Amino acid sequence: MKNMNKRTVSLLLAAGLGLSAAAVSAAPESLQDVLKRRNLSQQDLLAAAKTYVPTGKRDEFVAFSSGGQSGQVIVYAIPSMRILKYIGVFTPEPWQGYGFDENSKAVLDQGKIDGKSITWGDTHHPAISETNGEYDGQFLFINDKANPRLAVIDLRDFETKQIVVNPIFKSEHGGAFVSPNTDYIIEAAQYAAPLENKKFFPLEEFNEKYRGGVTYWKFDRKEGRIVTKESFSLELPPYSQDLSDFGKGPSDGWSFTNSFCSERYVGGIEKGRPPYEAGCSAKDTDYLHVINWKKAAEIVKAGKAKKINGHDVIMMETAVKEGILFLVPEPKSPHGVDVTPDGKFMVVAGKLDTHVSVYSFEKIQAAIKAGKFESKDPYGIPVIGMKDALHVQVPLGLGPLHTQYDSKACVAYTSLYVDSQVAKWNFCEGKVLDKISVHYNIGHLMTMEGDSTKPAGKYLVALNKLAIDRFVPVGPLHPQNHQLIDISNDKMQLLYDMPLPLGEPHYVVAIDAKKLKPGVRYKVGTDSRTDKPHPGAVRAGEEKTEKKGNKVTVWGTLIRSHITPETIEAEVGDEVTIHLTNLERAQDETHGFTVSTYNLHASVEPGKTVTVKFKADKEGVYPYYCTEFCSALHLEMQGYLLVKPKGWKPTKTTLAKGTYTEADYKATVKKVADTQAIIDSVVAYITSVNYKDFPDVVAMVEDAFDQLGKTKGLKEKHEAFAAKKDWENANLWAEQIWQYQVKTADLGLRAKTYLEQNGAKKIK
Ligand code: K7E
Ligand code: CUA
Repeated sequence: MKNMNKRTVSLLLAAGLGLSAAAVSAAPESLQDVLKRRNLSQQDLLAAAKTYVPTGKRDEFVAFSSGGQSGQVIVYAIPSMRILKYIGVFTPEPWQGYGFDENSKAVLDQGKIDGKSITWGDTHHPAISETNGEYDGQFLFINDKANPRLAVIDLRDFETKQIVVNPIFKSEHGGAFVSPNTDYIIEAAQYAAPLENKKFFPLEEFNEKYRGGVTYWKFDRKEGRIVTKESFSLELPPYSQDLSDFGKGPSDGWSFTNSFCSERYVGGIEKGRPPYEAGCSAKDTDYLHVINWKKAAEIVKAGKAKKINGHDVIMMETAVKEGILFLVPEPKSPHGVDVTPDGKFMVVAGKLDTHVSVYSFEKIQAAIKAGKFESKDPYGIPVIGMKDALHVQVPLGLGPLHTQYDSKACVAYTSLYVDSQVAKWNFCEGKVLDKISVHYNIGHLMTMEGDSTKPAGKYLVALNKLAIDRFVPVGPLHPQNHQLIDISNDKMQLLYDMPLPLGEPHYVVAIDAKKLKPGVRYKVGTDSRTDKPHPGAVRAGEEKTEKKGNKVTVWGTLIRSHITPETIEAEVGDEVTIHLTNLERAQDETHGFTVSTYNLHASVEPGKTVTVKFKADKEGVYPYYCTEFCSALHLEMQGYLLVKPKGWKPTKTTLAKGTYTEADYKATVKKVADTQAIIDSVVAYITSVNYKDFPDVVAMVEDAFDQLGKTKGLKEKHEAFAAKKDWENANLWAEQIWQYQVKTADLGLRAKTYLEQNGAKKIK
């Protein structure tokens, strides 16, 4: 301890006085030397220059990737492809305390199905909220295919706020996609099943009793939450509904959902029947579902929906009668349906067809108006002839899946799964413009703001299903490969391979980084999961512990480098609730909190209040501590949970005494004086420049003086103890001054570095 203090002082001194390391001896390498040594081509160098983001600079775009089976969202930056964050969504995420504190557990608990916790998710499609069809950077939504659920993430703090369980599906895939003003979020079923919960029907009754569907979740933009009561679904035939998209511009008010296995084939190889794959791809076409959702919402309001599991469902019969549901044949086993930015066309790509089919919304509407249908499906839904709906079909290659759009009019990019290529093509004229190979077997692809009415172009990311030979091997389970492609020129250029080490990320969306405006701190005492004041919040000086019956409740605080309280006492069997408020205002001053072996953890960012709760069911001594390295005295941010046997009485009432001498006291006093000199020199520097022009620095300086202010009265205190020759108390109170000084100096030096790096100017 004493040694560390000395070391810390000299470190602070070195930093404060600007001492530097010894000069380097060898001559620096030239760019040519490096190219040669690393065996890089001019093309490599160009790619590096296009993706490298120098230290201190920021990326242009922020991508939100599905975390696949991890049930999380991965946030990374483009073009550097640096990972910024994992957001816990359907799965506990320890670092963020997600699922380990009471407030976030409440969010995960919303995702329980039939009373059971589901602690993973098969996330597929993230969607960014839109205003007038453009990304607004306010919310993010993502679906869980395996356990039909949808989550809401607020981009003010990148935290999951809500999970809703689909009331009628047993699986889903066609979500999340948002309407142009994000008043609804779509979620379409995948594998048909009876809509009523916990109802059994044999596979022999598949055609009659099994159903698909599409759910329209109502989103309250002001509250930032889905309103389940105002959400509704459409019953659909037991065709495996798949990806969906909302119309926009001229097609606003309509939505499109495609399907596969409209054969309604049910396998059963065990009973000698041909397998699923054969039966589900027998026909040449499947169906695109065309739905007037605006009118559907009115039909629900008019009370024409049926309640299934307490949820409004428009039955097919009603939908047909009201003229809001139509089918259009689409080539064999299609996957993606992507509405063009102008809202005029829907591009559908069939996995087992070499074409992309461009459907015209205008033509579809004309057929509907004229009542021109080629047939009805077995459920009485009118089918529009393919020729009457098609604008153009373009042969692109093998296994076309998903389509994204460029900032240039009529230009689209489609992934070719079997060919392992991206095709660039013109959907107005129906011609191929360029192709590039990717590595390997691409699923989705994504352009910047590519789902919006105003795609930003510039970059494309290929989400490859196989990584094979791309990275240093890490065992049979390979990382996924997101490949960055430059699309700003006529020819596409492959720039970068990014290994993604978490889940199979099916889809990703990217937004202009400037549109994101996340906060850096909460209003003191906020429950970040509800965005409301936390009832357990306290301010400095209001901390308390209460015991009522077998319930121990702590209202505590965290601030560098101290946890209040320092001890928590309980008896075996007590229920312990600890509310913790982080009193910091400085940016990035997060404290973590855990109690040994009780499986709990909280991440408490500045201003946040978090509750952890547990049953102290085992006698013993359990250290608790801060889990984020928050300051020079982070390790000292500690305390003890004492779980006493029932009815235990103390026999000894004084703590062990230290062996401090006058010399110790004098050394501490000198250390305090030395550190003050550093603080004075840093303060002199900061006040000599225009620091007030830097809001971040102003916050740090404020915080620093806050810390220093806490030393008030302590000098008198240690001197009084010294006069009485109580060297322990004299030394420790002097030491306490130094602790506040260290935090002050730490902040001051951070402010100084910031100012030096951000071009602060001398003031006269
Ligand atoms: Cu993997 Cu959109 Cu779920 Cu296609 S999805 S590849
Ligand atoms: Cu607070 Cu470490």
